[in-house]
Amino acid sequence: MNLSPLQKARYQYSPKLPGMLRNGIAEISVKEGSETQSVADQEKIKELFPNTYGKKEITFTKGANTSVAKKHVVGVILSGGQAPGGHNVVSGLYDAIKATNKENELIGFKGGPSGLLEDDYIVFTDEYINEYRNTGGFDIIGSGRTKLETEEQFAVAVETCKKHGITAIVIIGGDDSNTNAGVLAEYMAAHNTGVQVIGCPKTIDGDLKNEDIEISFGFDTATKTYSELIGNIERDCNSAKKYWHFIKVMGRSASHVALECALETQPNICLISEEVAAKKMSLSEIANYIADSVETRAAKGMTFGVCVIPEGVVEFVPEFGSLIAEINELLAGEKANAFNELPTWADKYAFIEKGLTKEAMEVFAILPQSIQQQLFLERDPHGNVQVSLIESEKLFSALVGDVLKARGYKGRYAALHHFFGYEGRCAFPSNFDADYCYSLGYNAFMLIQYGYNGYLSKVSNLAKPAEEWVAGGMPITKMMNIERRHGHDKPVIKKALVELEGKPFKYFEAHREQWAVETCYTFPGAIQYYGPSEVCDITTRTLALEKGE
Ligand code: FBP
Repeated sequence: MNLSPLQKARYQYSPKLPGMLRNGIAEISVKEGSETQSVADQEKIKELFPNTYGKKEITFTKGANTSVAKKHVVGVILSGGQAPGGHNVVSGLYDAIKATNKENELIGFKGGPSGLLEDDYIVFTDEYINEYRNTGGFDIIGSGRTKLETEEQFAVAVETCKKHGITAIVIIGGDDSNTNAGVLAEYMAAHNTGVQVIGCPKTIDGDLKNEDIEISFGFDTATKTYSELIGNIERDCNSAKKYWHFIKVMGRSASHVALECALETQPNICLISEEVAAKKMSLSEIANYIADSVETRAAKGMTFGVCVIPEGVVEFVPEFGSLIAEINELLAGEKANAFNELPTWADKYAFIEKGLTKEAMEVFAILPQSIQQQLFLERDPHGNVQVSLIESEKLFSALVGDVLKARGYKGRYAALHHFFGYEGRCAFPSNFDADYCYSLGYNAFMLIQYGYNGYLSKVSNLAKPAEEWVAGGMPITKMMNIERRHGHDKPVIKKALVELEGKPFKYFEAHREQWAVETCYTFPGAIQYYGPSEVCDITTRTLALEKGE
């Protein structure tokens, strides 16, 4: 195979484990902490998880390994969107499994949770694993978005486990996948299957985070990748001095990615969806806010700028949310066919005007025509508008143009658009993600070896050097609360949005006025894999600020 020099070098990289896991499997002892409670709705969660609720938090320490020796066959699944470091979770898990007993096996289910249901798998070997060490992507076994949540699916999963003699399953996923891991763990315990279930926290979105999980893996590398690109654009725009760049970054609902990129690159504007919702900002308020920066900078001779936009922002604009709800209603069921049969956009526009309330129509009317049409073209299988596909970077640049025109602005305003998402999800993991992921996988097997079920692999103290990281486990039920989903009360892991009282946002808030009118760009550059630790091993600004570093 023709390998790039970096690929070859990364195969040889030895990920750093937390100090307490470094002396070999025989020297890892366990310390149980206090019993846990779910973050909310304790009685209901306890009732739903009689076998896995209230378990103790776990920390590993250096000391004699007292686990019961037995053969382990472990199944592993990658679930949901790709995130850098997934391969290292698998290789860390594999190494711990094999270091314990050469007879142990690791089975990878292909294509996400559906692989377990369809019994589509591979058995890992040294040769296979070695080709994926410290590389990005999920192509080692693939991933998928099938949800593992019904009793029927669980029964099929049990059959697959029986067939292979599987003693434990590791699910690598985001908040929904780990919620389902918790439900599956309860099922396995309630049915005395003897199969343990362990979760690992993944997602570039950074929204699987709480007092136990300091960061989800992939967030570090993805935000570093986007920040490199944003920094490069800033330098280009400060050189050419002729464009305003509107850059949308991934992150589905939460704005952690946008905020971290802003902290790293100090753009002129960064929208934070959670603030837009809290302040009930309208589209025109947002457009005016950006236009103020454009005008002030132009008055100082700077007819250029950078505006970062979180992927999910439009869903957080209250008036936009109401518009979407009305459009969904307007096209519900058969009504969509009547709409689609109308021959021209003018006919369709008249239909829309008749069907929407005055308030919704006012919002609709100010949208650029391309976005208006997008709202009626892109529907999901349930017939709903796919808000995530709306090109909000184009929407806001157009609205800003309208505002400037209405204000009589005569200066230069030329907008360019970018969307950074897939560019960062499969990058070579940063040293931080390579180390963190390997540790999560290794640690997951320690939880299995000590017989725990329904736990999330937890590695903390992450703002410090890896030597000082703390490895352990937390019952998944501890992170749960009850939320209304599709008309039903469901136990779910609470999704973490950006906290407006949190230190990262506060830091941003304290500096953004200056960034909006001056040119304060910072250039993080490409991820460095080799070199001084203070360049190569540091994690995100978000985590550093949260931990007071
Ligand atoms: P996960 O939550 O599964 O990690 O996925 C996150 C994400 O990358 C979002 O940022 C983005 O909105 C979405 O996946 C895109 O999904 P898809 O890969 O299906 O296009």
